[in-house]
Amino acid sequence: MKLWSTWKKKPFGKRLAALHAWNAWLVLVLAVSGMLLFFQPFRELGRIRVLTKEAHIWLGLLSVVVLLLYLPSLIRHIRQLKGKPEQQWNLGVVLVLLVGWIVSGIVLWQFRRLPPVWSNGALLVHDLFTWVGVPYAIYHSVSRSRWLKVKQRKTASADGEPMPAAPSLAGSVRHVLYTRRSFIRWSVAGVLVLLVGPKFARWLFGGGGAGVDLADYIPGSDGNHMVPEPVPHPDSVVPIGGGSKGEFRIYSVTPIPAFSSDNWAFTIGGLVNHPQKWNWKQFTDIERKVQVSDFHCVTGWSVYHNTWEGIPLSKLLEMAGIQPKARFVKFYSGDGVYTDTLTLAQAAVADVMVAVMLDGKPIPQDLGGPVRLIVPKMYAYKSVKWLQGIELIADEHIGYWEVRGYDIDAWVLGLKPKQANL
Ligand SMILES: Nc1nc2c(c(=O)[nH]1)N[C@H]1C(S)=C(S)[C@@H](COP(=O)(O)O)O[C@H]1N2
Ligand SMILES: [Mo]
Repeated sequence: MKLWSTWKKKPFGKRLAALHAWNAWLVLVLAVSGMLLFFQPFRELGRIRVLTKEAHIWLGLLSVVVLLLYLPSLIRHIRQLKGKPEQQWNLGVVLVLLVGWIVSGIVLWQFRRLPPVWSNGALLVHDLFTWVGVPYAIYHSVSRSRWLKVKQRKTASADGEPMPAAPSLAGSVRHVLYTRRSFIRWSVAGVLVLLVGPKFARWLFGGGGAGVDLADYIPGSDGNHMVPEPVPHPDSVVPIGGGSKGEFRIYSVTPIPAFSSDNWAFTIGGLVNHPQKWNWKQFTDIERKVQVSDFHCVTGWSVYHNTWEGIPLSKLLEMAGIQPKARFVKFYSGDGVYTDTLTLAQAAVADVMVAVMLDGKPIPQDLGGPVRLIVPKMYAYKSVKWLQGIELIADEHIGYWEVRGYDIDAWVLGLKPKQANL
């Protein structure tokens, strides 16, 4: 209360200056933490990444508070900026950016209460605003920095008077080059366009993804060396799903591992009657099925209509023979680090598959090939990449991301089958 009355008593200009400073710091910290979250190698830090995400959310909510404190002053502020079109424009851009970040951020934060399409749209907006907003903020802070203002004043007084308005092209070039402030401004803008432009264009026109476009994938072109190549089922050759829609972002908590058919093996062990060990050739000889399903990541992106070809998990478990004591199925990645678990009932869901092909091609190394798990109705942290081992266990095992804060209940809203024991 006391805080509030001191705040109200502050002169208008001081209040605006304080809000501006708060907002600037928040945008800076949110930009840095947001970029880190976007940066794939940061995943290797596990728990630190989850904490960074939580901090990012809380700071984002704090920026809502700052915006709410500002709103009552909006009309008066706009009036104050009369006759200063550049500053009005800046205010408009900043408000649009903040509102866009906040609204999309809240949707991403509340993803569990919303169907995946909402998160997909929100992630697109959040990313797009970041690609535009961060360069804008850098430009804004450099071109308005106090240092430049001081310099400009000095230049102006040394010349006797400020540079006159430039009438011709040559004149404008001279104007740009000769006033220090605008020269630096244009250089900053130029460098930013050169740095961010190509990536942004790729992001924008490449479907908004940041990963693998399957249409461009040439089998055998990556680090995996698996021979013979599996022969696709007729339903996969021309994918019955019509081809994946969207781009997979490449996620890994380790450097991407590579595999060769010379030493690759797939095992099923633990509480089973017939432990199994297949080499690559034997594994590709197991009968495969084709299914079309969507793929949803908790961070907000989805890939739709994937035509997966592989062995239903229930089929593999049947071959191994589950012992009565077994209650969970544990999955091991060939990266040596990542694991996850399903209950027996979850593992029996029909579309849970040990996949070997995607859209008629071997699964790319980056996307977890040669063999990955897919659990389409759960968030994709359950879909263990580079799957090489399955173990039937009696006591629950907590998976890699679940240990670090992800929900053990990974069902996507609306996709959980209506069945009591799931
Ligand atoms: N071995 C392994 N499997 C993994 C992960 C991982 O980091 N390592 N990330 C999971 C997460 S969070 C997602 S969203 C998907 C991403 O799959 P993709 O990289 O093929 O797009 O893989 C899942 N399986
Ligand atoms: Mo994910």
